[in-house]
Amino acid sequence: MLKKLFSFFKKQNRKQPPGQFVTKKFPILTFGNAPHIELNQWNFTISGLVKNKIKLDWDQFTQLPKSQIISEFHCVTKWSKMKNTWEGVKLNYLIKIAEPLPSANFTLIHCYGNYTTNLTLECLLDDDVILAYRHDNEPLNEDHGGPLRLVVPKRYGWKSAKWIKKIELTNKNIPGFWESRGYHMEGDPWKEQRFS
Ligand SMILES: Nc1nc2c(c(=O)[nH]1)N[C@H]1C(S)=C(S)[C@@H](COP(=O)(O)O)O[C@H]1N2
Ligand SMILES: [Mo]
Repeated sequence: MLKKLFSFFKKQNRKQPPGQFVTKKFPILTFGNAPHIELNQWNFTISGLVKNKIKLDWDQFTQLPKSQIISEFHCVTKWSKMKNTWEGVKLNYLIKIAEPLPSANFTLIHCYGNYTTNLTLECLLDDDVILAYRHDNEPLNEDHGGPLRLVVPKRYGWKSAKWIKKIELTNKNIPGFWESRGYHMEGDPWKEQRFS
């Protein structure tokens, strides 16, 4: 009886979204080859429908105020990795400096290696969205998106763009790489928005 009650509560407290299982490993999921970017060739841009375009090199980026976020990571292929410590720069800090124009409701994320993904601007302004260069107290491994990746905990993993290069603010919802191949435009794991 007590055992049953205990397992009931455990189920209620479960943090993973429907249809996901927890993995201890951190699998690597990349379409094609991981690009290699020399830090002195690296830059990051916020452009499109903004008042102030932002372009930063690696030195400038690493001087921005640092934040730490602990979050879960849910891949659409059904694995979830719990409790990741991400360190980097909160994206809403940079977007505020860029000053989005009123018509900027959507974003298209561009990566080194040409991967893209789309997110609403509202979703990116969430306080748990981070541009991460460290994971679990180590520099972010190249296979996991180093030198810099986006982390959007409230969306499936394919929206957490590795090797991020540019965020383009737009007035149209333009599908990214997977979204134009049948993946969901929103990709909320709690609503199981896997495919459209
Ligand atoms: N640039 C780029 N970012 C990407 C991908 C990719 O293929 N290219 N794969 C996505 C997918 S499907 C997932 S689940 C996560 C996986 O991140 P990981 O390889 O660090 O586990 O990265 C996402 N970001
Ligand atoms: Mo994924």
